[in-house]
Amino acid sequence: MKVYKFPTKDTWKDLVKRPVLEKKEISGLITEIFAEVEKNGDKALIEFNKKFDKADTQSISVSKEEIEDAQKQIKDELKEAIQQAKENISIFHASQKQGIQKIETTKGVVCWRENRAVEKVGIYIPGGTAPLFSTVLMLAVPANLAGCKEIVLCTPPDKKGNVNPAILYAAKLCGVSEIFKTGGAQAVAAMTFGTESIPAVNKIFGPGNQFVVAAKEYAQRFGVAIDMPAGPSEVLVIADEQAVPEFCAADLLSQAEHGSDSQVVFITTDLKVFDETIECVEQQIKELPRNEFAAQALENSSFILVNSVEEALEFSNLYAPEHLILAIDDFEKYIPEVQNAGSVFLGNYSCESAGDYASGTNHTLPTNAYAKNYSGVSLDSFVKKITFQQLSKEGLKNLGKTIELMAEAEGLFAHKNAVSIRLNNKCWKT
Ligand code: HSO
Ligand code: ZN
Repeated sequence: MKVYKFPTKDTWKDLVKRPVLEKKEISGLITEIFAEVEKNGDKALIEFNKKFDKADTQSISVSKEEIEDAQKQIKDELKEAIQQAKENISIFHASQKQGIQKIETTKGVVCWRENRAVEKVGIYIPGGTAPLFSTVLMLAVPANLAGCKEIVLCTPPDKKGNVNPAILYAAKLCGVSEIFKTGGAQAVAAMTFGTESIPAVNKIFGPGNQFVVAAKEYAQRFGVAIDMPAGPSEVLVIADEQAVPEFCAADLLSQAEHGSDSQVVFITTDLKVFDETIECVEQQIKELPRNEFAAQALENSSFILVNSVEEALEFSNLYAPEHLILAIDDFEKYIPEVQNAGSVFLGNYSCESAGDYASGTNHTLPTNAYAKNYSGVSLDSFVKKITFQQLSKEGLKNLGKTIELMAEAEGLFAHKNAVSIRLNNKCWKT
């Protein structure tokens, strides 16, 4: 870990940089995979399962029997936990529904917006070292609430050709329409073009490795939308003298264990908390099964001592973390100062894992400083907003002159005429 005591502001721009990931030249491969999937559909996906996941899959569709079987494999206790998480995520996302508000901008001119669900959405759930079934809840719950007609889930099979049962359990619980055994860029290609089994979708959601990220970017060329640019997980903790070093260390490690490319930042105003948190990290990491990932992530991570909470927040806004924890006494006072962050956790008891799993907020959040210009996934991510307007005769009379004048000034006489023809129409005068 990198340790900085009272770094001067001119050094901050280097400190907020994310570790530069070694980018393999993968665009050629992505193009090839997309072309192959477009041409050979399911057959290509079955071949890619063999090649990339070492899995022999006769069919890429997950059968009803496999889904039923998964229900039996999950312990009741875990089922109940998943159900409680789903309940909270549903409550929070349902509260984001907004009624229709009709606004009369000029007398007789009424404008409003109505939501329509994105009809077909695709959810990508990575397999790999930790199959994150919680992401199924974070994406399928709002998709369902928004009214998406088709929710397609793709996830890579294990070497035996099976999908993790918790992913299947969560998918069924949250109303996913169909589940397919395909991963990586080929899964994104399949949801982009459609295959014999997999429907083409309008928008693709979900995290993934750099192949998946690059594939989602490429998919946009074919008219598919994506949730947001994705990057490795990150957390920034701001702590004052009343923070609990054990808690801070646990939060930092909870994010570091995601992967060697995760990044965590600790900023405190207190030297004792600074030293003790570092000690606690060193102690706690020993007990973690994924400590190799966490240790590598920590190599890229910073522990910073600053003069004040104000300074810490200024740094945080420049860094724009995916998750921000304010382990400070009077956090309420500082809420208005939070300018750039994906999701914020307030006080000593609001651990980041709460938002990752079960408090209700979404854990699909902007990383890599995208919190400066993107929001996390919400109900809005699954809808489009269509504007409507209705002008009465009186409304057109009230606004007509303005439109005519502006159209004429732009040299667009057909635009002007669309108003004039109505205003001068005989029916109008009667
Ligand atoms: N913290 C991750 C989400 C997650 N954590 C899923 C545990 N499971 C997003 O940055
Ligand atoms: Zn997490």
